[in-house]
Amino acid sequence: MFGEKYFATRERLSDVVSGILELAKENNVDTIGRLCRDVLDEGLATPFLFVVCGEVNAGKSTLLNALFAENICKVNVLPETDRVIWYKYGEERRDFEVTSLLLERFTPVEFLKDFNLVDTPGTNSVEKSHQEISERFIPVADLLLFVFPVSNPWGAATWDFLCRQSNDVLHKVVFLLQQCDQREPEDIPVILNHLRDLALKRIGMIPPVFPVSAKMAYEGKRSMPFGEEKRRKSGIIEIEDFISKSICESPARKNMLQRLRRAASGVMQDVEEKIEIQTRAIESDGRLLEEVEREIDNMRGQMVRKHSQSLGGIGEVFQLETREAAKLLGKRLRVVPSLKRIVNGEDTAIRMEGIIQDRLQAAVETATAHDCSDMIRLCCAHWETLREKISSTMGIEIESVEKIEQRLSQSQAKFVRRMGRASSQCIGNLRIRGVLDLALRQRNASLRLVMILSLLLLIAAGTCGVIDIPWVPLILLSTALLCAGVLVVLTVHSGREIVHDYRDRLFNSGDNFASALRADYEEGLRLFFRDYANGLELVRKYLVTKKTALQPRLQRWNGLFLALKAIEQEIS
Ligand SMILES: Nc1nc2c(ncn2[C@@H]2O[C@H](COP(=O)(O)OP(=O)(O)OP(=O)(O)O)[C@@H](O)[C@H]2O)c(=O)[nH]1
Ligand SMILES: [Mg+2]
Repeated sequence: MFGEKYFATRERLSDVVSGILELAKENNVDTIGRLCRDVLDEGLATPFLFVVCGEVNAGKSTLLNALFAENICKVNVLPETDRVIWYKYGEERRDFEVTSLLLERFTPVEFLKDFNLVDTPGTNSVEKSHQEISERFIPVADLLLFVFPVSNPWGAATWDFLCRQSNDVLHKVVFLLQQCDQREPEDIPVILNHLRDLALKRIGMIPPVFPVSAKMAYEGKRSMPFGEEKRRKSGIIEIEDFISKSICESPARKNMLQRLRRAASGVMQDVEEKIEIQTRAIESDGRLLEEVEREIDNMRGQMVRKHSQSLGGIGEVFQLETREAAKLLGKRLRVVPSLKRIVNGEDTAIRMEGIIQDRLQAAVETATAHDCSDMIRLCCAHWETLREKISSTMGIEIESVEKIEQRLSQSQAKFVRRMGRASSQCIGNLRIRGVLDLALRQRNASLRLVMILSLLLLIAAGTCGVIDIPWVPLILLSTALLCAGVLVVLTVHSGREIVHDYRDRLFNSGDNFASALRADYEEGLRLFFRDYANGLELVRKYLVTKKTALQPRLQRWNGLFLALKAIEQEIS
């Protein structure tokens, strides 16, 4: 078919413009006034209009059939075409009588989508129909094919008709010397020269002139590939090349493609601006999110500095609990309980560890809960302002303050449990129980010895008294009492010493205890603020969604931009 290059460009432009329109719609770019579907369809899909004129039986209808290798127009030895017939594409074959001189004929032949044909009666037949052609078709036709029969190319009616045309119209005219197979080949150049001379004389210019045998061309085309020789001989190839060239170089069509391309370029710029605005918005939202994350991190840092120095007052709590524990130990190491345990067994060290563990765990948990309550208040106030900021800049509603409070209360519970566990473990790691246990064992061993000695002396005094040995029982009793006195003094003294030692050791372990807890405390704070920052998950998701939605659009924009650039080079 003719003008393949033009149609390929047109199709590419149509695809690109469709893509641009789609992209514009997705980006809420208003294309009305610049480029819309109707303009696109009207502009690109307007078929080329070929009008064929000439005298009766010149071979006009045969020429159209030959050009498109389709039996579209009726051919007859007798005058056949008695009115203007406008061939158009239609899903079904039907005729529509526009006027008594003009018939629209819809035919389901593919090429009619791109080419509309106007077959006319002979210029020497119905005078009125020429007026119809002149007024309606000639001004808008892309090509005017004037057919002259080789037997008589001088027919006055056609030349008179030509003479009435304006210069603009004459530039669209092509002369076809038809039925050339009816003359000897050597006559043709002579007739062509006559035709050119006549054209110069009558219309002041020489249009392109082609000799052709449409009948031969039609037969050749219909019996391809064997008809190639006939087709070549018929002269139709030169006409086809000429038509292709005039389609591809048609200033009107080029202009239309240019206009469309420029309009599409304009829309592309608008889309680019919109994408740019969206990209900037995403970037600024991203910066806001980073800022907020930094803020939260700073809050965490402040909390670490503020609380981990004193560990929420755990140092003082430890000192207090040490004093209390020392008092308790003092009570347990008094004379009577101490002597009872010498007999019943010693469990002070393990009990003291249990007591101090329980008390410190409770104290650490209370202190941590107190710190967390402070942090929850701080975070809730921060979230309140954050919510407003995010709502006004990004237009999204993040979790309510109540929800955040709930989330942080759960984190608080985890933090408190973690610190409680850590404090128990720390006490175990201080190894105070072992030292106390050893001291108590040693003490109990000495006390037991003195206790046994006192008892033995008492028994000996009793025995001597029974067998009535003078003075000896008295001496032994006094010694036993002395031993008992020593036992009491020893119990009191060693008890005080152990309590003193125990207290000192605990006091000295305070720093170790606090520093052992510090790592856990800092980790707990980190998790607490991580839970707080998790409230921003919606914002992160929102930004990711926006970014992932924009990315393919940007890629599509780039693709369309390059395609449009390539088309621009093709049609410039
Ligand atoms: N030998 C020969 N005969 C042709 C050629 N072209 C057309 N004819 C014959 O000329 C006669 C008229 O052909 P048409 O194509 O109907 O001519 P037309 O100009 O459309 O005629 P109207 O519609 O009546 O004005 C027919 O018998 C065709 O077979 C040709 O190239 N060579
Ligand atoms: Mg005809």
